Amino acid sequence: MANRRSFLQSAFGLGAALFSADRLSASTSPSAAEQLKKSRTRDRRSASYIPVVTTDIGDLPYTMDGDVKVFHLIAQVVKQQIAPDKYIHAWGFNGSAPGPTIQVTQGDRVRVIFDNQLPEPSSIHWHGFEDQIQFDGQPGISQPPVKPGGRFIYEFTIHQEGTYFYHSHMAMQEMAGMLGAFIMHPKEPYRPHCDKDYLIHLQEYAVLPNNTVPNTMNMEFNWLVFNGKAGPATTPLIARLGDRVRIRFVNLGMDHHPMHLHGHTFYTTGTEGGRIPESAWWPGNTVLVGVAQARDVEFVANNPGDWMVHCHLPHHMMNQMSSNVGRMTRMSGGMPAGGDMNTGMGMLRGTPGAPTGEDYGPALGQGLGGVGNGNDVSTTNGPLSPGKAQSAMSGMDHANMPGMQHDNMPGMDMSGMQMESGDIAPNATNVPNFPQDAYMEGPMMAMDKMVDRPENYGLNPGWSQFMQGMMTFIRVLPPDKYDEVISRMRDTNRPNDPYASVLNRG
Ligand SMILES: [Cu+2]
Repeated sequence: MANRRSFLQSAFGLGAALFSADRLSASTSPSAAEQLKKSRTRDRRSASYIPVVTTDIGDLPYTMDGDVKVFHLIAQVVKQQIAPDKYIHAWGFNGSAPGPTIQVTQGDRVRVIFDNQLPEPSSIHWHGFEDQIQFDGQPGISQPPVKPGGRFIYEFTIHQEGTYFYHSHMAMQEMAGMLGAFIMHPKEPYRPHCDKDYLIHLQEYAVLPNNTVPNTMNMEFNWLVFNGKAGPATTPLIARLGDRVRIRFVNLGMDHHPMHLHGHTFYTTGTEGGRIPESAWWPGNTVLVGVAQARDVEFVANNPGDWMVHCHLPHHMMNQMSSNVGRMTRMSGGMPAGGDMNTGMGMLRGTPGAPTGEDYGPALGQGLGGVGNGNDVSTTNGPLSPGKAQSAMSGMDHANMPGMQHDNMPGMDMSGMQMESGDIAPNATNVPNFPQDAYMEGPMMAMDKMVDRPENYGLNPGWSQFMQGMMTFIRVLPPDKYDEVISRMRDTNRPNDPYASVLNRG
């Protein structure tokens, strides 16, 4: 019976695949259907799955103890760069937050030795696992909390397949970064075969100005990250023109994220509960990834270009926002520190009757804007006199520019800071809502060199000015450009390269 059933399933799967290929050829360009057929041809040659690439994170290695795959997972404080010149102290695993991705295959026997190097108790929950209660990781319910310096050993026989997670079952620890992916590859590889398989964790942090520790109580998130990096520090996903690509979005945060892909239509092919039958895949270019959910999407990368992959919530496409600092961004010459409550709130100062006038401003902390900002800044988010607006935007006042902590920040491209003539209309300061974020909230300088890496090779110069928060690219590269980028990635010879499996395959 089992054989007959699996035969019927695969016969049905093949029929459904042919049907959808026909449907595709009728509704989209012929090249899309051709590419899909090509990826199916490769499919038959390929006997097994390809490993998942978790950009900027990588995998947790394992050793074998007889037939058991043994992983060693260490909870610890990690100092992590999330953007150029911006570091946080997160809680993660084995050197990163999120922790490294664990990859196993259906049928594997798996042991995870968990060591707690944090100063408080913890435990690990294995999200979505249909396994024994004593390994579910609920502290005080299914197991004693693992004390500082303590160890707990989890063991599983993997019978599921899909995109699963591990995370601390203590909410604040989870918000501090204690999460990671657990990929269960299917014993029978999915059809059609994918040439690239990527995973992106969606997270948000609230990091108060001049702090390095995420405030896990705060629900106003000002750092929105993919795999622990905010744009432009995110590493792009690389695809060769014609590749079939899977992206697995994982959300273990506080917000939902509508993930949007440019230039292509994808199908949602999996959830946190595993693979969706092909007849139930649905097309789109935006998929809402709710909290504690995974969404696997697949598409044929048949459209060459550097296409954005990003969360479509507008505030999730920005860096270093904070509503409680108000017009700190506006006063030139810096904010006075230590004011009383009224002045601190930006009240009762300046010109009476002109509460949004440029003399008003709060008296706390640091200014906004750009990255690594240590100085108060003279930019504006409200009406200014033409003279002040010009001085704020001209790039002449470098010491007070967003992100300009030092005059000579290594890798900084100063050329991007200069306003080009025609960038600002002569009557701009009389226009309600001017200026918007193109000049005022974002970094005004190109940071291409600060985030230089082989995956960015050949991007449009100055691209980094326009990437913030939950933004990255999928670079769909024609063969010659693809080979060039891959060879540069290989030459870099990075230890524990998240892209190692792609580089080894060629
Ligand atoms: Cu979002």
